Amino acid sequence: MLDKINALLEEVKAFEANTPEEAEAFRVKMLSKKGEIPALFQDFKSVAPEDRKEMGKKLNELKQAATEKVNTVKAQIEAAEGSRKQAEDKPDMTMPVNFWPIGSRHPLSVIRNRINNIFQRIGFVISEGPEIEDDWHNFSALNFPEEHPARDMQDTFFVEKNPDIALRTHTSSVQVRVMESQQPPIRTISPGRVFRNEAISARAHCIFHQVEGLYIDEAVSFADMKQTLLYFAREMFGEETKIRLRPSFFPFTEPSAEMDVSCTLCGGKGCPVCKYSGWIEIMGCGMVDPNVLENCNIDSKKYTGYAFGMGIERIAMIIYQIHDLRMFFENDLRFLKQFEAAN
Ligand code: 2U9
Repeated sequence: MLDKINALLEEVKAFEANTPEEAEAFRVKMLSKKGEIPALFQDFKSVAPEDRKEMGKKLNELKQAATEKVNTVKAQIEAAEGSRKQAEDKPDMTMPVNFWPIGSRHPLSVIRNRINNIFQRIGFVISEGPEIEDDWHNFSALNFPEEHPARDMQDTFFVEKNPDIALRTHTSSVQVRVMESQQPPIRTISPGRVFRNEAISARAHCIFHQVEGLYIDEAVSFADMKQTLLYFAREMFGEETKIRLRPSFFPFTEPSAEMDVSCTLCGGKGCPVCKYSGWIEIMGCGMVDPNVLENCNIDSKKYTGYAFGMGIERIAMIIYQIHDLRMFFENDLRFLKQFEAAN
């Protein structure tokens, strides 16, 4: 029996545990009713009276050692667990900050900013003006004849049935205001929202966005315009881009032209995007009609100028290969999220 007590004492001394389960299993093995130590107390009953004193002492020592060991091991495990939990609750100072998803710019804003930047780099300044305009700034000063179809209710949104007040149909009206308020040299671009009374479809909308440009100084020529627009086309669509001008007509420019760029997808070879022509139309342009200069108190004998205008939606559709104009106005996050990288 003494050997058994000594062996168990050794086992108690050597015992270590990492989990509460291990410590509990040890307690059950040693101290529970059916455990090793209570069994020894049963055996103690049959110990010879002369050995009882020493054996009893040893047995009590074993019971006490086992009880203490179980208690300390359990306490140690609990303490370790506690400090681990505390560490978990503390903020992790090594975590990267600011991981909230930030929004992304609307594709029209991305393209408008790019267009603005391209012209700002060569000295154009941005001018802005009202979205509700009078007839003079939107039509008359720009040489629209009295009977021009654009002045019709069918094409223009008039405000409160007043034939003199309408939502601007182009941002040229802003540039009329610039010319009225300052003398050349004038180098300005006017980005902004415009309104036309059109049925909404994949290709037309009653609201869209434009950038119009105006350059007025002494001896400004058609060649100056061509070179500026070639620079723009290369910056916007890539340095290999070619341009071509086709004759056109606008009330406010003479001569007038429509500008095409070589197809951004096939480079001019012909593909479905350019309808196998190799060219894509991107803007209108021309020399400012002398009547427009005179209407704005600029001496048309001394000064000449060029002007151009483009739809931002159209440029964005070409660059991002978007086939339906309505996408820009629906604010569907599945569409907008595709431009997160474009900022
Ligand atoms: C002033 C005088 C003339 C601006 C110009 C165009 C040609 C043109 C359209 C392109 C597609 C508008 O968005 S669109 O529908 N614009 O074709 N715009 S020249 O001419 C001006 C501007 C200001 C004082």
